[in-house]
Amino acid sequence: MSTSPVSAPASAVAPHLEWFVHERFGMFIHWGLYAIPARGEWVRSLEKLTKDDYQPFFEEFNPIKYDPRQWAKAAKAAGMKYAVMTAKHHDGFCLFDSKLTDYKATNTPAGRDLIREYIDAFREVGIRVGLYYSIIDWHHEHYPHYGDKIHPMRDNEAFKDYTYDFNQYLEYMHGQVRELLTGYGPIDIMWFDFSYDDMTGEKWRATELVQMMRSIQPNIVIDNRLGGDGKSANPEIYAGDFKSPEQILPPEGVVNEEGKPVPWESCITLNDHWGYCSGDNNYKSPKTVIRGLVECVSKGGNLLLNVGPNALGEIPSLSLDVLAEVGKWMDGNGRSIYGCGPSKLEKPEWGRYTQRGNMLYAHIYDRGMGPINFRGLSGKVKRARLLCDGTEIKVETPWMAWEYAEDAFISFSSAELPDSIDTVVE
Ligand code: FHN
Repeated sequence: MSTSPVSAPASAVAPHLEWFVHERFGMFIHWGLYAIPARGEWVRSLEKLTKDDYQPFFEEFNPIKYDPRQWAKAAKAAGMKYAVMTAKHHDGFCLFDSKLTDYKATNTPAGRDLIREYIDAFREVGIRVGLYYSIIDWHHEHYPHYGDKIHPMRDNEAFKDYTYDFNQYLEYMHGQVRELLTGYGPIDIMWFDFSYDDMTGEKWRATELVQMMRSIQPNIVIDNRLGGDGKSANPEIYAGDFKSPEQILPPEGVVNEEGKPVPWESCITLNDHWGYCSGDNNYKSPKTVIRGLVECVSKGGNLLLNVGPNALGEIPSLSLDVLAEVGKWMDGNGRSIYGCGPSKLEKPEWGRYTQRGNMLYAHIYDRGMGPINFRGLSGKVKRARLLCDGTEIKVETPWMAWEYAEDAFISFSSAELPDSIDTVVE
């Protein structure tokens, strides 16, 4: 076990990823026609709704309370530094004013480009903007019978029955990605979703797609869900800039095939659904969210926390309540998150470490019965402060023991730090 707080492993990432691995905490937004049935974003598939069954939602969609400035304000107050919003989910409905389809928000009673308003509002408060784009599309004509009795769940199954030339769909898909990258200013993240079975990599013409994207916005960050086996042509192109574990906190940090740590982001719902579900009040507590964020950072990853706005365009109040509490913690302790990563110190039994350079942060979860001891830090810690209010923590070595507040988050200045240690007072 390491005997001293050493600087966290230098996470050498490509320059265009430096902001991503620094900011650590983002808002995921799943919103669209499915907010009207309010049974989650897979409602059309799970309930085998035909195009005609689903059409009334298109004809009535009118989010009269949509004010993305309020969404941006909530994200900022929660300490979120970037956001990713659905431009098109699997149902094929476009929240942006695409010239390639009539199936878009500007043709509904909403009559608005919802993505443009989202981008403007979040950028205005300094939050980076990402777009989620579904590469599967249940509405597009290559799926003429989606939802019918035959109900082909997968593109390849569908094509057994039809003569449709899938490249026509790919031209549509690539064309929409081009629209999003040329019509809305700098986009920080393109979040594709999802590849499966043999519908992956070059089946989406992924190399061509990513090369097109990079020719338009060279610094855009791209997730790993265009797929590809990593062994075929140009794996570095569409293997993605970051891995995207979903609804889990990986047991360890995430590494590539060579065992090298890679950027990653866990995407997790606040309740149990991505899209709005009126009956789902099973929300995670602020403490669960904070500990999840700390755990991601302690393993070198990010947390993308999801909200599912309702059909009127409001983020549910239960979501806002959790975000507000998380924001209070981030106000006092965000320095133990932003720009931080794993420590080389072994995970302590009472909680987790995050580290930035030679500033070590001890996140104490489990008071347990006995005193805390910080094995491996003896003689190395120059000062310790309670991060949320700057309280001095008396440091005895080698066995440091004292009472501390529940959930104390303590910053240590290790020996190599300059004399001054900044404390954060709530
Ligand atoms: O099918 C989607 C799902 O609706 C949601 O968008 C999640 C979020 O990452 N991705 C897919 C399931 O893995």
